[in-house]
Amino acid sequence: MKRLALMLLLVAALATSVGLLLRPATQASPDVAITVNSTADTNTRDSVMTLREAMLMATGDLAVADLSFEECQQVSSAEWSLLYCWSPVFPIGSGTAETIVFDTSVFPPVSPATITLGSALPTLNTGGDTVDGTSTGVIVGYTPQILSPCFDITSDNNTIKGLEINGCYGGAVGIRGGAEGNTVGGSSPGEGNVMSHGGEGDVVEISGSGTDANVVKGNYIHSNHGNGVVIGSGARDNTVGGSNPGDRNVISGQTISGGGVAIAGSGTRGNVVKGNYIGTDPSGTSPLSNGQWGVFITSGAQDNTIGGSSPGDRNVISGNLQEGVFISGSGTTGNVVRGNYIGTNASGTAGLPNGAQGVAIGVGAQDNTIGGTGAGEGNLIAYNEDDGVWVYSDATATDAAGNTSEFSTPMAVPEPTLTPSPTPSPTASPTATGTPSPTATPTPPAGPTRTLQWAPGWHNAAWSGASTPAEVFACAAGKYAAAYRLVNGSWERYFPDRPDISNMGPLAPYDAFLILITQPVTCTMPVAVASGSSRTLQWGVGWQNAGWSGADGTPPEQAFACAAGNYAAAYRFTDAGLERYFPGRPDISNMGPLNKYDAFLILVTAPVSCTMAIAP
Ligand SMILES: [Ca+2]
Ligand SMILES: [Ca+2]
Repeated sequence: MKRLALMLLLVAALATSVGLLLRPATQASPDVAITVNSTADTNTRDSVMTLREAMLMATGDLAVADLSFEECQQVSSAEWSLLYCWSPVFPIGSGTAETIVFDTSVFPPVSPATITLGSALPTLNTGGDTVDGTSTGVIVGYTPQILSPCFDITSDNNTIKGLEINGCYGGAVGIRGGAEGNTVGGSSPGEGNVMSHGGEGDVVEISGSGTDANVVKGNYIHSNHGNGVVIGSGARDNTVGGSNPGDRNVISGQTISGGGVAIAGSGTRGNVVKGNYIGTDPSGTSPLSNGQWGVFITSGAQDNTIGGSSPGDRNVISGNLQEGVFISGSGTTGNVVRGNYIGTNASGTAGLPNGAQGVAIGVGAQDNTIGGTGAGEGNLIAYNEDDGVWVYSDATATDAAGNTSEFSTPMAVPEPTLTPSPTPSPTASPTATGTPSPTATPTPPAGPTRTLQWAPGWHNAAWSGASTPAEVFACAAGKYAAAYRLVNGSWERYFPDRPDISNMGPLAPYDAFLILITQPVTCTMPVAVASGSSRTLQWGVGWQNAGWSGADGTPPEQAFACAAGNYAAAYRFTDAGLERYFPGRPDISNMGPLNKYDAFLILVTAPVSCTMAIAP
């Protein structure tokens, strides 16, 4: 029977494809396109081609002959012959290059459709394959808590471009196992990926010995909990960005636990980070802070280059909550930081300070070069909150004579010795996905209200009503990208219209929250009638974020009296930056009196039951 079926197939195929077989051999550069026309995440012989199925085909794990009639129609080189799908001229699978594209009627560019993955996509393990969402509206979403990256690459010369990749808990793209020559993004309009709202994993991770010469360009990497791009474990000669404007990655707005670009590990060398905006919005004019450093080179990474001497090589590394560039660790040598703007806007005309030093050379790092004597090699390092360049006592940096760098003045606010080590980062930092769509001005709530003026960027405020996150933040609808709340030491998050990746519960009056505003907004918020004359907060050790409920104009010492002896520091996040209060240290405190609903961060050193007044 098998033989009979095969004979039938061959006869039918010959009968229908003589024309194809007679094509000249010069046509042989196969350009097989597999079109995805479903948002499902299935692998079943039905009427639609899914992304999972297309990737299985590209890697040779799903054969053309197994496809249904309708699935067969989605393979450009294939045709149906009585009983089977076949590709008479071009082979498809592990040895050939396939391009996976998307049907615009299912994935219209103006109204992107989401493929929600139920498990990790098939690993691209045979090389040369492309997933191309350019000119279509494709969102690849992921259910939280799956640890693998959405796209896993272990072979050479694959490309992932033009996609929106959201909510990938284990990262958006992982390149590993000696994979070379892969590209994440692209230089032409629409080829960059937008990768956002991920979980704990690094968004793009390039790792391992032999994982070399990969390129990450043209992407917008924002609002993730992990770091933006990480190159580690011996990966070499990879490039993040490029010298042309289209190559620029914007790597900004990762949350309090995420930095911009990290290069780490012994043997990790020769990598180049250039032409990117790290910590600013895509225009390079406003901060869109990464919660940690902009660029971190550590743990023995050597001979990596940040920037370059031509203007196109310049990174703008500004607006990050911690250091702009942080180089540390024994064996971390030979790295070069050159030609960048660190702490300024993209035109170098105004400050977008990093929250700590512009460049910090930490413990053990030796012989790294900041700037240079040649044309264009100096960095513009200015406006940062702390020193322009800071070198730890046992570290050295080569700051070549003639360096044109400018160093900003240190702010000189020493931390008291009793302050425990975690530094407050009351700023997390997701960004808007694409352009936030303008919405009608929300109707102010009935009854008593209060009005908050918010500029773009992070704000820390306290809620005054009682309701769900969607209701709480309704006054800023369309003008914010994300909100966070610190609960028992971990962050709850809320992304508008993304219940799948939001986990914030209802808010009570005086609950503090962080909100990332994308457009100026006047937020009118209801005020619930005060109930009782006091409330009691149970605080464990560590950072707490709460709202003051007592009278306006209460000095910090009095406001935090309920925790006296059990806290080391308190901060308030204002438009002007962080105000600090250290108990018993008026010389280094600068926090003004608190008003009702002011949010504050407090570093609790022993569990305390804090009873706080409620002003009428
Ligand atoms: Ca199918
Ligand atoms: Ca292939």
